[in-house]
This record gives sequence, C-alpha cells and structure tokens, in this order.
Amino acid sequence: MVLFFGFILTIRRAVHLTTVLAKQITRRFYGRSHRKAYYTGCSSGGKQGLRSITSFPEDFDGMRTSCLSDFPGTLIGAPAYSWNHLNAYTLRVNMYQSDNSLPGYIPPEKVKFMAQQIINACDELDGVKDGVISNPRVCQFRPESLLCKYYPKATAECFTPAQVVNLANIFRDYVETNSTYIFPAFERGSEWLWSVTGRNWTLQPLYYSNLILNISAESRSPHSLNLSTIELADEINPGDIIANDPHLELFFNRGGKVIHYHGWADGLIPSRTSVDYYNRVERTIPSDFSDSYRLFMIPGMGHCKSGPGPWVFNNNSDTFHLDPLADMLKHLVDWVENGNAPEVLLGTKYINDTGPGVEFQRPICPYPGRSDLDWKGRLEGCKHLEMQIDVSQL
Ligand SMILES: [Ca+2]
Repeated sequence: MVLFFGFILTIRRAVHLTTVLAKQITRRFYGRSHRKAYYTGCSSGGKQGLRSITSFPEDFDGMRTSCLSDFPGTLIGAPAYSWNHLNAYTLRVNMYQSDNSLPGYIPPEKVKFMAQQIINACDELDGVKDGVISNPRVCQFRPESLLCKYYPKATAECFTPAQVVNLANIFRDYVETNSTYIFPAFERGSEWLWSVTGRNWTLQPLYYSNLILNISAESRSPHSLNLSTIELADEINPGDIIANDPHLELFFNRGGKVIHYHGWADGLIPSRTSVDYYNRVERTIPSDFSDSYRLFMIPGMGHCKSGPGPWVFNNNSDTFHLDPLADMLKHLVDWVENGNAPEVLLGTKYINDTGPGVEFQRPICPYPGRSDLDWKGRLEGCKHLEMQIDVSQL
C-alpha cells in the first residue's frame, strides 16, 4: 500500500485519520490487510510525512504493529515543515519584490539575465558543463558584479544600486533581531523558479495577516513582520501546523526508514531548510542514523520536480519506467524489505522533460556526501567527511 500526498494543506490528525481509513478501505477491497505501508509526499506532503513519523510512528507499518520485522518506509520531499518561518521568509522577500514601482524591483527579464550569469559563473565548478550547478554552496557569484558601470545610464544587462541591494537581501539568510536565525535564503541557481511578476510571491502571503495577526483585508501588509510577530506565530501554531520535531528515535527504533530529498534549485522553499532539519536530527540523535535516514540534495531540481537538473527519480511522476537505481521509491522498498540502504541515487533528465529519450543521468550521493564526477558526469566517488564509498561495488 502506498499513499500519495501532495500540496493540500492538512493539519495534525488529518494524515493519521486518512491513513487509518485507507488501511480499512484496502482491507475491505482486497479481503486482507496490507503487508507493508509506504508514504511519499512533497512540499506540504513532505511536511505531512514528517508529522506522521514523529506523531504517529506506527501508521506506516504492517499488519502486526508490534512486530519490528514489519518495517515502515517514508519518502519525504522538500518539506514545508517550518511553516511559520518559511512564510516569514516569503513575506520578507515580498518586501523587496512585490511592488514593481519600487526602485529596487527586479523585472523578469533582468532575473533571467542574472540567472544565466550565475550559470556561466558556477556551472563548471562541479567539473561538468551541463547547465547544472551541483553544489550551489561553492558558487561565489556576487550581486554587486552586476552593478551598472555607468549608472544612472542603466541597461538591460546591468543592475542599479537599488536592485543590487534588493538582490543581496534576497540571497541573504533571514536573521532577525538579536541575531535570531529565521530561515535560509534561496540558493544560486534557483532564480528560474522565482515569482517575479511584481505581485506577492506565492506561499500564502496572507498567512500572517489572516491566521496570526487577525487583521482586516484592508490592513494586509507584508511590511508588518518582525521578530515578535514570528514568535507569536510560533506560539499560536495554528492547527499545529509546524512539523519540525527532530526526534525520530521512536520511528527509527521500530525499524523505520526515511529517504528525504530536496532540489538545490528550489525557488519556492529554500533548499537548505532540509539541510537544517537533517542537522537538527544529527544534533538530537548523536548516534549514527545512516541506517534509518538519508537525505539527497538533487542538483538543478526545482520545487519537487522540473528544472535543468536530473529531476526524475519516481518522485512526482508515474509516467516514467526507471531502472531500480534510478527509482527512489524502489530504493525505499529495497531498504525496508531487503536491508539495502541507498548508497547512490541515479537522477534522470529526459529530453524535453517528456522523454522517451534520456538527455543525461547523474549519480547523487546522500548528504553530506559530495558526488565527485568526471567530465562526462560519471561518478568517481562519494566523498564523505568520515568515509568514502567504493562505487565499483554498487
Ligand atoms: Ca555543472
């Protein structure tokens, strides 16, 4: 039995109750209970998955809920788990980019130009010239490099001082008063997915107004956000919508397996929110949990899908027929049922994103591993802080 959850916003018990009913329906239809239960979801679906394994760790389990050999498995993509802080970052970006009459507003054609400049500067840092930035954290592109040399004589291919400041703010992590870290910024390479229409960026721009501040439609303004507003949102936590609990021990102890993924070019939910979560789990559970939980950061993938990178791995599409190494759900089943942990994921980029032909494939190592590629994009090894995987054995 596999449950698919998408972008519909649900709260604490909704996933649990849906799961209970789904199991009953499955039993009624097939005349027997399921043997294994798997979960896959991205975005709000990823958040719901984290809620499930932390609040209801027995949900994705077999018919014998007390039997540890009946393992659960969960596939979590780009989770919007830190909903309050994610919306705070989105609102902050709105301050810079939602009004196209402001001098710092960056129009779509300049965003497109900037995106190409970033690709030009950082594409080959991973050793392969393919239009994909494999590790944006080593991309040193600076907004000021686009500053018009002869300002105020600006052109379509340079930025005014106000636009450079605006861009630097978008690329800067959101840190509030007293050095309070709120949320990571977008990565270099995510610009192609930015909302640059001059209106509010997506992701519930009225969340703070309607659910936290309870102010009228006439008073809605993203400019009202500050640290006390964010702390109020954390305190109210409407519908128990925050799913940032890093305590996965109960799920792990039941034999649970988690594959977590996030696109490095996500222009909707900044990529490092997943790295932040992984690091929090690492600080919470000091022992090695690589036999239970692995994170894959996907080069050049946008929000749950699409982008210039190898974004197809059975994450959001059932129209492709992939070999097991290139299918994350098959990896999860193999891990749960045969004990084979995914050492490397093979991401696929199809021609025109529809196939049937394959444009290229890229091996992706689990975080914090780094995929070392030769110039043809073939994997030379996964360099880990503590270990190095021998890919000839895969
Ligand atoms: Ca590249």
